Parts: sequence; C-alpha cells; structure tokens
Amino acid sequence: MTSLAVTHHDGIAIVMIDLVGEPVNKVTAELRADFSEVFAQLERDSAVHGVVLASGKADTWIAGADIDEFLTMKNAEEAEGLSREGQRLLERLEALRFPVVAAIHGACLGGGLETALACRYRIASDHPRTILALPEVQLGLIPGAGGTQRLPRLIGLQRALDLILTGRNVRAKAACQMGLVHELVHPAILLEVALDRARKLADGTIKPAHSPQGRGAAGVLLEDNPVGRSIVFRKARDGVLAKTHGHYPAPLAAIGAVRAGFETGSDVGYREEARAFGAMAASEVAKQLIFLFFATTALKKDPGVSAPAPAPTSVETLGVLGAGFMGAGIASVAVQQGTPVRLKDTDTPRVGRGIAAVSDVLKARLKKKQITRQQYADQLLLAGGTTTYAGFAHASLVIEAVFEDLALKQRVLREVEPLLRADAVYASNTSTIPIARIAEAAQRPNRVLGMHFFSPVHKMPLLEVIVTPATDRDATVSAVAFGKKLGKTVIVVNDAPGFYTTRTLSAYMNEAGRLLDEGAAIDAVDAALVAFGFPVGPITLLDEVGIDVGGKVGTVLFDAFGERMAPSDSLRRVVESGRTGRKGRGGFYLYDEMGRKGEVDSTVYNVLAYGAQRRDVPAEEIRQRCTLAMVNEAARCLEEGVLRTPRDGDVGAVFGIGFPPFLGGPFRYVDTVGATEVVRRLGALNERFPGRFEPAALLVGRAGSDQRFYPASGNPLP
Ligand code: 3H9
Repeated sequence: MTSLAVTHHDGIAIVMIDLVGEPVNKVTAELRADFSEVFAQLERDSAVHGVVLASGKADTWIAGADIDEFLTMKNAEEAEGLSREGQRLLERLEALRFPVVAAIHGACLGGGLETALACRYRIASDHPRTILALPEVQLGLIPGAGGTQRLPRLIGLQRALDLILTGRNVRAKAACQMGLVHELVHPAILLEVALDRARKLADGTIKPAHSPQGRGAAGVLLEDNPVGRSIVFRKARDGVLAKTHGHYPAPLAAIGAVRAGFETGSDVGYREEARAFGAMAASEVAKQLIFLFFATTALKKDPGVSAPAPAPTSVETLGVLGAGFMGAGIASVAVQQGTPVRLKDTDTPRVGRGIAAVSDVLKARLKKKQITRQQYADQLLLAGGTTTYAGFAHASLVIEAVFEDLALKQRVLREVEPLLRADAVYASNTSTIPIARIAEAAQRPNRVLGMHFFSPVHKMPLLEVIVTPATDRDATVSAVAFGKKLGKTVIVVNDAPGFYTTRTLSAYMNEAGRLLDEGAAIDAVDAALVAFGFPVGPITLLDEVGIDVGGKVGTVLFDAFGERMAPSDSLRRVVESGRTGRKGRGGFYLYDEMGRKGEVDSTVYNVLAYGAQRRDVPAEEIRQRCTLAMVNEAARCLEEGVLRTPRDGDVGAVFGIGFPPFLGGPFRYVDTVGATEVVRRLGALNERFPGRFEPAALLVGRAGSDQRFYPASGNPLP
C-alpha cells in the first residue's frame, strides 16, 4: 500500500492520501483498493472512534477520478461498472460505524468532492488554492460516484443543479456559505481542528444538520414539493438547451439522474447515475472534451521550443505601448498576477482611459468577490500610466498594442528599441501583420516576436505566440512563460500572414461573406453556424470585432494568399459604407444606445450587391462551406509548418476562434469525418467554386487510407 498513510491520535485516525510519484491525488484503481482495505481495518479496530481524511499534496485534496483510466474503457458497460464501484465504495465510507471528517485543502474536484460528500463532516482551509467543483460535464461526463444524489440533498436542488450543470469552481468561503462545507479554518490548523471535530462528532457533542440550510423561503417552497421541483427541472433543461443547442448530452443526462433520485428514490437515482455515466463516458463528445483536457494540460508543460529549452526570464516590469482596449486588457491581466505595468500612450486622456479600463476589469472582480478591496487597491497601484517611455528601460518584456498599421508599428518599434535593455523581448500584439515585417524596423530582430491576445483579454483563454526564424529561443520561452503566468493556454506558431487563428478565421468569415454575395440572409448564415456549435455566427462576430478591422485583415490576407482569400464583395461594400459594427452602433445588426444587439438592420441589404430580396440557402450548405473553408486552411497551416502540431491547431481553434469544443478542433473533426470524405466534400465544392476549396495537399495525402492525425483509441497524445 503506497498511497495511504494512517496515524493514530487518541482514538482518531488520520488517513493521509498521497499518491506516490503523481503530481495530484486522483482516484486510481490502486487508490480504490487501498481505501477498501484501510477502512476495513479501521472498522475492525475498536480503538478507533473517528477518522480524518486528509491529503499530503500541497495543492490538491483529490482531483477526481483518474481521467487516464477513462481512456482504457472499452464500452459504456465497463464505465457503468466503474461508476457502480465508486458508488459502493462511498456508500461504505458513509455507513462506517464512526464519523469521517474531510479536511480539505487544495483542489477537491469531481470524484474528490463526491468522496467529501460521503464524509459526515467537511472542513475546508480558507485558502485561494482550495476549490470545490463537480467539473464532470466539462469532460462530457456526469458525476458518477453519487454526486448527483448527495449534492442536492446537502445544498438544495437549485444550487446543486447550478454546480453540476456548469462544473464551476467554488471557493472555500462560498462553499461554506452554501453549506457544501461546515467550517472554514486557516490551513495551518486544518488537521488540528479536524481531529477535534472528529472527536466531538464521535461523542455526540456536535451533530451536523440533515437538511439543506440557507435556501430562503422561495427556495424551500419551490424545492420541497413535486410541482415546484418539476418547474426547477424544466427551467434547468431549457437553460441547458438554450446554451448547448443539443450538442452536449451530459448536462441533460445529469438532470435525468438528479430527477430520478428525487422522483423514484435513491436506489433508482444511483442506478440512473451509473447508467448515464457509462453512456456519457462512451460518447464521442466526452472523447473530444477529454482530448482537450489532455491537450491543454500538455501545453502547460510545453516551453514553446524543442528540448533542451533555455530558462525563461521572469518579467519584473511589463511595458505596454498603446492604452487602448487591447493594451489596457493586457495590463489588467498582468497586474492581477502581481506584475507592475507601464502603460504608455501619446496623450494623457488616452492614458487615463486605459487606466480606467484596467480599473473596470478589477472592479468587476471585486464586485464578484473574486478579490478583496485591499487586493483591488494593490493591483490597481501596479498599473502606472505614462506619455513618455519613462520606466521602459527596466522592462524585460514590452508588448506593443497600437493600431493595426505596419508603418505605425514599425515607427513605434524604432522609437522605443534604443531605450530598452539589450535582452528585452519586444512583442507585437498584432492579429495579422507578419512579425518579420514589423521586425524589419528592429536593430535586434532576434528579440522580436508576436503575442496575439484575444479580446476581451481578461476573458479569452488563448495566447498565440508568433516566432520568426530570427527569434531567439530564450525570447520565445520567456514570452510563453509569461503567457502561462497570466493564466493563458499558449500555442507557439511560426510567422506568416494571419498566423494560424486569424488566417483560419478569415477563410471562414470570407465564405460567410460570399454567401451574402449570393443572396443568403444575414441571420440565416449566423443561425446555421450557431446551430453547428459556434458561440456566435460569423456576421455577428464581424460586428463585434469591427467591420473596419475585418476589412483590414481581409486586405492583408488577400495580398498574401491571392484569390483564395479574396474578401467578399459584401464585406468590401459594407466597409466602404462606413459601418463599423457594434462600436459604431451600426453594422449588419441594429444596436440600441446601450450597445445591445437587436434584429438584422434590413437597410444594410441595400448596400450589398444582391439587394434586399434574399434567397433561401440551405443551412447544411452554409455549414459545410464555412467550416470546410476553415478546416482546409487549418490543414494548410500544418502543411506549411505554421503550426507545430495538430494539437496546437485544435486547441487554438477551440479556445481562440470558437470552433465547437464537442468536435475537438479542426484536426479531430477530420479524423471523425475521415480524410477521404473531407477531401470528397472539398472537391465537390471546388467544382462549384473553382480555386476556393482546392483540398490541402496534407488532406489529399491522407485520403484513401483515412490516415489519422491522432490514434484511433487510447491516449490521444501518447
Ligand atoms: C470524475 O471525477 C468522475 C467521477 O465523478 C466518477 C467516477 C466514477 N486524472 O493541470 P495540471 C494530472 S472526472 C488524471 O498541470 P494544475 C494532469 O494530467 C474527473 N490526471 O496541474 C497533469 O499530468 P502530467 C474530474 C490528472 O496545478 C498533472 O495532474 N476532475 C487529473 O494546473 C498536473 O495537472 C477534473 O476534471 C485527473 N483527475 O491543476 C479535474 N487531474 O503532469 C481535472 C490532474 O502527467 N484536473 N491530472 O501532465 C484539473 O482541473 C487540474 O489538473 C487541477 C490541477 C486543478 C487538479
């Protein structure tokens, strides 16, 4: 037995979980066996009156079931068996003759939280690293070890559904407020207090409540009768369908399991939970979402260059050039990580607006209680504004976020470079302009690279780092490390116009524009792609990013790639008409004075060549043309070496440009549909629209044999 250590303290045993050789505690087959054996021994030992369950890891209590184990599951029945085994183990834990106290410090997730729920008492450390969640739906699964049954009984139906259906993290304080844990203590006294509570539970001095606390009168009224519950379930289902468009079966399956428990009793509830867990574990969606978990985890360890990687330089001060939306956004995430920022723009009002924008992001966090007043004040103090380059001489990283214009970017680089440290990294936050072109203005092009953040910076999870053949390896490693510090998933791509994300997104947007040229309705194009799984349609996206911005990007890519990337006539005309989208309160859609989106602005059709009378284009055609244009361009990026791996292409598309996560990304999509079929579809489209859908050589090479980008089974990233 290697993962559990038992120590005795005057009748109370501490069971310490510490998986040998693993960074986190996870519920492996070995741990399950160890658990069974240890608890059987403790049950037999009449000197034991209580148990404290604790973790020996610094940052995790238990991170859930072992996700690697799911990859070895052959079918739904096997996964159902795993769930039944987990349920039985925790039933035994719950029924032990003595109280078990969970002493929780660090991540308590999935099967970890389900284990805690089966304990009689839960104490959490009041520490930012202590988070509790049932994140199974994010992997396409449902809680499979009793979570769908125990959680609603503990904290109430509505609060439980919120946690189960979103998988969101709950910090220790909020967990205590909602009754998920009984007490909060400082980490230093966690074990001591847990021992005390185990003793008091054993002798009956404390008795935990048996019904959910703090739901309020409305909550009680709604949840404690069948009619009210059926309203709650219906609302939950409607909410899920509105968000997922039916692409994610797990949340609905979770509602089914919770409901079964309420309507037909726990036995049926547990059986339904296990059945649904099995079905979900065997689903295609779970395979794709689990792939994304492994891919993002792998990227956390990827320094961005081949081994041996040089050490990164840590960024003590960050210089940001341009205090606009992107510059301020970058500054706002940097100060949250404790990095002082010098935010420079040409005049004081601009700088003032930039600092105000940083403050707004921090205020929103304060309002959501994600930070304290003191943290808000401390973080805001880290953002300094300037109209000169004062302070830039100390910055080891400077990120330029000025207007998307090559001449301007080169001028700014020329101006600031002589003032910087010789080893400073200079990054441009361009979304399109080749880094090598910007670096033509540099004395030290080897220190220049791209850091393409996505908007809004504080919300979007991806960072695309772009390197040229001249970029020093240590500069790349430092930029990647800083991106990770900001909490971003970082992919490194080689320099080319539009890099990876902008280029593939443009291919997709251009096709949407061409559909408008041919008479498709604006909302029909958007609706077809939202139904496919994109978070918003391409025309809405154009309004969001700015039609003028889209026009500029289109020109750069057209110049670089020729006819294949020719912007649509519709986009060109709308750009010329002066409409800019949401920011100008005028685009393809109508916006009210608060900037809220309304209906399609029918007057925009008068600007488009096809005119106001639109024609019906089948949704399937819209989907195929736009998504295959994107997938084909992604394949070209891999073929040309812009992408290092299909993994980066999939993660970049999902987290950067909204490719549907349940499909795993463009390369996973090709594997699912089959390269032969993708090439056939592209070929058919290319006959209709010569030159636009010429299948990428990389795909053609895989067609026929259906050669895959990833292994067909087992670990997708061996
Ligand atoms: C579940 O519980 C189902 C049950 O309801 C029912 C079952 C019957 N399994 O992310 P990191 C590995 S579903 C396997 O870099 P961090 C990870 O792959 C599960 N491996 O660290 C990496 O490996 P490597 C529900 C796992 O500090 C290493 O640990 N649970 C697992 O940034 C370090 O990870 C989840 O979905 C796991 N469960 O973040 C939680 N967890 O070093 C998933 C971690 O070889 N995990 N690893 O590359 C997380 O969210 C984060 O890993 C965590 C740590 C917050 C824990």
